[in-house]
Amino acid sequence: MRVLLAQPRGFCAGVVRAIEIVERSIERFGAPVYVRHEIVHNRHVVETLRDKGAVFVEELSEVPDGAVTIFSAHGVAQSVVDQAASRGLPVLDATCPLVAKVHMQGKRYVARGRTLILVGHAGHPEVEGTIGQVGAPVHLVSSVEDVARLDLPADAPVAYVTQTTLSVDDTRSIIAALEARFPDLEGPDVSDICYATQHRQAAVRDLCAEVDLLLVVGSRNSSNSNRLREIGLEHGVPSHLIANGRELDPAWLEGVKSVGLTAGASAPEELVLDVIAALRRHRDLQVAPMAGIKETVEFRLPPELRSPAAATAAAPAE
Ligand code: 10D
Ligand code: SF4
Repeated sequence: MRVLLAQPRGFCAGVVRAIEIVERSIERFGAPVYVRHEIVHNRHVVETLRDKGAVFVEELSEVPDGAVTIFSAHGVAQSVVDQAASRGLPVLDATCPLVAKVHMQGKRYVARGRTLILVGHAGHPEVEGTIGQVGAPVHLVSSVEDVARLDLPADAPVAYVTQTTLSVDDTRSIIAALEARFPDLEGPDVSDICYATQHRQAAVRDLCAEVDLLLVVGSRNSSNSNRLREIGLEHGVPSHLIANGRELDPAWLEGVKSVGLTAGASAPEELVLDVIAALRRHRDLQVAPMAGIKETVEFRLPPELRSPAAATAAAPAE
């Protein structure tokens, strides 16, 4: 059986930075450090960091006074930032810079007098963070039907921003519906959907032309990973989201000659290798990477966690 590996797949720059913030905080300040929400939506990552001394909580009220506190890559509402400040908690913010950029954009539109529409999924922490950062009422839509239901006059000056991990295709349709309803509309097209999400979705689309089964490595609560599986299904390829090799069901392999394998932005390569090992227990394999985009994006750590050498290198020349 042939296994084709999507390129790119797995960790994005925001996830690498967020994990490094937790690891370096433990090294620098000692365990335990408290992380508000799963640092990224991957059980294996969370458990590995827990073993190193991270404590994961959902609310700041669970963080003891004075404890090092880390905000997850998905971002937080301003009320959470304020609560941490009022308690004097030492905070390291692992919000992905591309999520923070969406917060800034939203605030800018509101400051210019526009009513803000957020395209995203209700209840997702990134969506809750973005709504809570904007400091004005936000209208959340997650489908074309939601756009039709918006209780806003057609001539309202409106603007939209989007969650970073949406389906590019679905979001294009929603933006088209917004354009059709609101002549005075501003927004970034689909560019709030981050580079990593766009690249992983494009790679899966290419993969689907070549395979008769798609396996996406990622946790159930990972938005971007779920979107990858949906692309497989939309292309008529049986597709499964699995956390690791143990979740592989050998019945899926019946009659399959070629398997496509990818991983969400929060899933470590270690788990991809674990799935390959599980496949190997059932079939002889030929594993090959697909051609694809090579990513070079890197985000800097917060200044207090940069190594002395890196901090010196980053300092402006005199
Ligand atoms: O659920 P999700 O796709 O937003 O998050 P996950 O932690 O799986 O992947 C990283 C993406 C982030 C932090 C949102 F930008
Ligand atoms: Fe940042 Fe995109 Fe990764 Fe989210 S998926 S952490 S927005 S790079």
